[in-house]
Amino acid sequence: MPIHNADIAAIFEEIADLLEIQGANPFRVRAYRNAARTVGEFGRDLAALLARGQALPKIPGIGPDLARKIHEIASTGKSSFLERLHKELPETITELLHIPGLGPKKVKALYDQLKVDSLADLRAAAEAGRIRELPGFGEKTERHILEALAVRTDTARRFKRPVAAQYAEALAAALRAVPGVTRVEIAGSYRRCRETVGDIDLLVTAPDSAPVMARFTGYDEVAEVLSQGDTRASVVLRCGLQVDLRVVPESSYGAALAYFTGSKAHNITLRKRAQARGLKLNEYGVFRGETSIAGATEESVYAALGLPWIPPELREDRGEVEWAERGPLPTLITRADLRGDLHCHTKASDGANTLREMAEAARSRGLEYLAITEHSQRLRMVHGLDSARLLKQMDEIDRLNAELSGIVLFKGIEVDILEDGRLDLPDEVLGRLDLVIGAVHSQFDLPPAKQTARLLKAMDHPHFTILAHPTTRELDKRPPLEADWLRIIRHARERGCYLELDSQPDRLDLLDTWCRVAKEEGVLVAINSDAHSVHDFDDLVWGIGQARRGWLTREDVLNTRPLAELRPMLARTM
Ligand code: DGT
Ligand code: CA
Ligand code: CA
Repeated sequence: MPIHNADIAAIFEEIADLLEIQGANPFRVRAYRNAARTVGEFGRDLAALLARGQALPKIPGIGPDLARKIHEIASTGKSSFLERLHKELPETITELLHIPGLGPKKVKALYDQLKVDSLADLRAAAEAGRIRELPGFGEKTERHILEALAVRTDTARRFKRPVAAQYAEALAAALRAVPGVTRVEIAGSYRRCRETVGDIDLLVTAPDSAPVMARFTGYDEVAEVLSQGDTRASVVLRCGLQVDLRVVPESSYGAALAYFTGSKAHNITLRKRAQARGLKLNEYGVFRGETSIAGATEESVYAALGLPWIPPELREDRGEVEWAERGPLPTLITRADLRGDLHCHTKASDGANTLREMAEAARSRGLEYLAITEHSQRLRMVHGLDSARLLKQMDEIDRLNAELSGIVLFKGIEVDILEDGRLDLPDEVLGRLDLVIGAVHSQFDLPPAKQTARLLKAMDHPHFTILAHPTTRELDKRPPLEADWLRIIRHARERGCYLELDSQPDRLDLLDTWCRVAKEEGVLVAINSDAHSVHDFDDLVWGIGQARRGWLTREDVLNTRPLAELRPMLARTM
């Protein structure tokens, strides 16, 4: 049974969750979280490498102990350490950590005092009013828990796109190898680059569907076959991901691809448009009466409706059809448009690699510049830099810049925005940097007016350049800050600052809809990796997906500018 990097990552994540609930050393917890992230997004399939008898590649942050655990998981699918932890804490308890506001200490208290160890228990305890009685909880927490549980039912069981990618791409490759198969395409929300996907929709063309169906339902990761017909089937993979498959003839490939790419709302708008023109649109083609007039390609389907082809990321019924009818759609940004990256960490704070390693890795990814932006002093947990350490790093960067060719390092900082909007380092130090990115890492639940005032005040700082991961949301973990985002975006324009789109799969923050508002308001977005290791530059593709969903073009993005053009844009004059 193949083990994907995402499976290893999931086990490390769970270990980190359980250790955290047990109150283990925070550095140990962090080591597992970082390992989960690096392994989960590692470019090559580790289990496959090991199965071929190759050595485990050098991965930053993975020492001998974690390497041993990777070997064990890769060969058995399990971790004996995790099993040991499960003897101490029930398996379902980690679900509780995904309720906003429930940190490890609160989860432990709920378990110790109320025997709550699952979401069902949590709901029952909250509904019975038992949670408010625990010390440190109160009525407000209880209400927040019930609200969070109500929201959670719709978003639960969605997979992050980069995780789904590992399972879906492997399955697609297996189907491509079936004799007679001409095309395999992953459609649905995956193709639209949504940050999470509910299930995978696979579309295959082949003259004979039988061998495809046999390979699909017999795939070794299939845990359950939900339904099976001649040309369609649905299965659930071992990891819990559902996959729907359709096999279609070449002549209706384009129509089927358009239909199963969706979104549903986009499809409905297209179908109404077809009806208004006396046509019929379905997954087999576009028909006038009984005659098919289009269907083999997506372009032909859109053309039959009087439209240019619309990129999948725009198909959310957010005005794309009207826009396409009136004039050209935006030429969406691609990864190749990025000239640099303005947010990363090194060993000096919580990164895994040295300055030089990060610089060389960025250069090897085709980037011309890279900003080094460590955390600031308030974040002790991650060795945030104080003035003295930052000044020392600035000297190191000068030395490295003098020596390196093909890449320029910018001196920056990811400075904490304090509760009152002040920045966590003195002005005279911030003023010596090439750029200052500011970020919220605390006080996530201020009342909206206060939160807004905090961010506006931070931007008023004369050296403030970019607001990092603006809403601070983390998928499945933390909701976006409550604040007046339109006002913040307009303030950024007035102050000449920029907003970041952080490409980490958990963040993808700025969100797509706000990217579009930023564009309309004339505020440039910086698509950054927030890299904590040399591998994380690969995350930029996820940020690009989100940016495309936000209608961004090369012109709308700050770090598509060549070096000479960018430099003066970073300097604040106001
Ligand atoms: P997901 O899986 O929840 O992340 O989102 P999708 O968009 O992949 O949705 P899914 O898997 O239920 O269906 C795939 C596509 O099939 C969807 O985007 C549009 C199309 N589709 C599904 N149901 C309907 C429907 O009732 N009407 C129309 N017009 N299209 C549908
Ligand atoms: Ca889907
Ligand atoms: Ca589906």
